Amino acid sequence: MTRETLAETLEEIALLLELKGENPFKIRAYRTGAETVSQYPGDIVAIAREDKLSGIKGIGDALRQKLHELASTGSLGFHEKLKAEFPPGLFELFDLQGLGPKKVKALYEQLGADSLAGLKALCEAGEVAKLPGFGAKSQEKILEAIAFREANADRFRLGDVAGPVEEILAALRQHPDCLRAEVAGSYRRAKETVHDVDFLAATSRPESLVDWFAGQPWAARVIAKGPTKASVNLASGLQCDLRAVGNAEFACALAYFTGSKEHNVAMRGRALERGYTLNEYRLSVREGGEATEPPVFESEAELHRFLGLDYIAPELRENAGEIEAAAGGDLPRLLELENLRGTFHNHTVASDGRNTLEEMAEAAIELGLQYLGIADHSKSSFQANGLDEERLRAQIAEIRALNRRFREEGTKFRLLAGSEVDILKDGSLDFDDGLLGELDYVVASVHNAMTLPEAAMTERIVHAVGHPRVTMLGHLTGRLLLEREPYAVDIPAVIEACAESGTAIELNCNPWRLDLDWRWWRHAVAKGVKCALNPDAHRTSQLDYLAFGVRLARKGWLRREDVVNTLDLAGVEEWLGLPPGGCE
Ligand code: DGT
Ligand code: CA
Ligand code: ZN
Repeated sequence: MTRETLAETLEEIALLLELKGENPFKIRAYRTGAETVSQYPGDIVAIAREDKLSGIKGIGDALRQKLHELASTGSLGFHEKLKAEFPPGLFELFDLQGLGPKKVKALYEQLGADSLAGLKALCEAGEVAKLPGFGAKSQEKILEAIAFREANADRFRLGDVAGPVEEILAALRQHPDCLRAEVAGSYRRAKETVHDVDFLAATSRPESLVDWFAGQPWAARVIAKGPTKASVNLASGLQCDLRAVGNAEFACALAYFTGSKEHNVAMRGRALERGYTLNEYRLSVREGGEATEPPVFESEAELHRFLGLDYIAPELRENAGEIEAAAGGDLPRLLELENLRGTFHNHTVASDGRNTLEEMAEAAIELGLQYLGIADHSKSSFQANGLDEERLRAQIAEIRALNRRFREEGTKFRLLAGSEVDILKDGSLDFDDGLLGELDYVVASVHNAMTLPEAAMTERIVHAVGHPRVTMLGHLTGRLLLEREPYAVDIPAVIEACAESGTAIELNCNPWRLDLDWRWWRHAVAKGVKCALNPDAHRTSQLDYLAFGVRLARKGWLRREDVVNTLDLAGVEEWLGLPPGGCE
């Protein structure tokens, strides 16, 4: 049982009650409860299990009992009963881009849409277009969303699997028969989405470990189980495999199952050239060959060294030149989380965030950051409660006052007053130059008119990044992983424009975005563009998204010197041309 499961269950109950047309206050109570559970600073699962929730704001008596039942037994009768009232396929519809509970309710009640396949057939027959409040255009949108969903079926966002995966890994490592364990595969290579998760353990009692793995509560379904391998599905549908090997085989097995397949093929080729064969268990002398017998490798680094290579970090193993670089001593020294000194793009309650300026600042100080950029939405993003000129000026003043307080208290920390300014359809910015000049820095992002033709979209963004007040470009392609395609834009042309104007490009660390994509960063850096790692946090806990950003930055071969927020506070003040302190 995790905090996420508790919160998701409450969320799902709210959805189901909404479908049933229940009292909005009751529905809101579940939503607030879900929010409270995900935000609560203490170990909410343990507190619920021990039935000590009373007095926590946002959790009433009814919710308290339900959370206690869920945390102590692993399921909730009320939730199960509620779910049973609806066809199971209906839940697929909630995941479709652009379909809120109200629309799902209409489709279900008026057309009987109760699964993805059912809804697709109804759209194809033109039934959805006839429904009041829908029309031909939204029918088309739904069909697109279904097609996208189908194309991405069975993939999961890295950020969505990280919690459960790390928990399973920790449990595995605690098992008395486990000598060491790692997660291999695409998860270890920090791919932005993964198909399945490959656990690897060293043990002298493989059967015991495999049995244990398949018998744990997280194994909602056992797909297959043999003496050294088990495959299970988590409740989310995510497939997790455990392979058990002997300790002497662990390093080679880890290298093999980390992949990528293309990297492995190239590594095997390199081994062959040197008279060896490399497989999932070991490196051995090629049949009839005369090479010297290799040692038992304790680690991947030793294997790499034996093959004449510097150690290749897992993130780089895509056969994109990393082996050649490792052979020539040319691998980059990759960015690490500890290198970050601050970050720029974050929201507060002033727009669509959940925490105040002060709470965001405290959380950043807690993480050891020296500065935190606030960039709430601008007025055209009305759906996100964007700030108009007056509210933004008030926020700037509030930030200056807080900075004064930090200085008086002797806290070496500064809030940076910024804005995530909408790039309007014609490439102009949502605020005039006067106001932009009052800000410490500016993030410019596209949030509307995303269906422009590629040339128009490119021109729009190129125009915006050329504005002298724009410090960095936010989420360049607007993609939402597994949910919304990037908009049509000529990425090299935008990179070129940023290089010319000295505008940084954001690597948005939100696991739904991870935008700009890792595949572009080597090109961007070669052009002289700097990267800004931004969590785009809408609540204090989301500052942790920086960790995902760092993994993807490493995957993009980024070094400390390529990332602006590795600068310390004085360095950033200099880069932004700001007087020190930030109180005036
Ligand atoms: P995915 O699709 O997100 O699960 O991606 P991976 O890379 O985790 O792929 P997966 O789970 O099929 O296999 C894990 C690793 O095992 C893979 O990265 C490389 C290795 N591997 C699997 N099948 C083959 C193969 O046929 N040839 C080679 N050379 N390596 C393989
Ligand atoms: Ca995998
Ligand atoms: Zn944004």
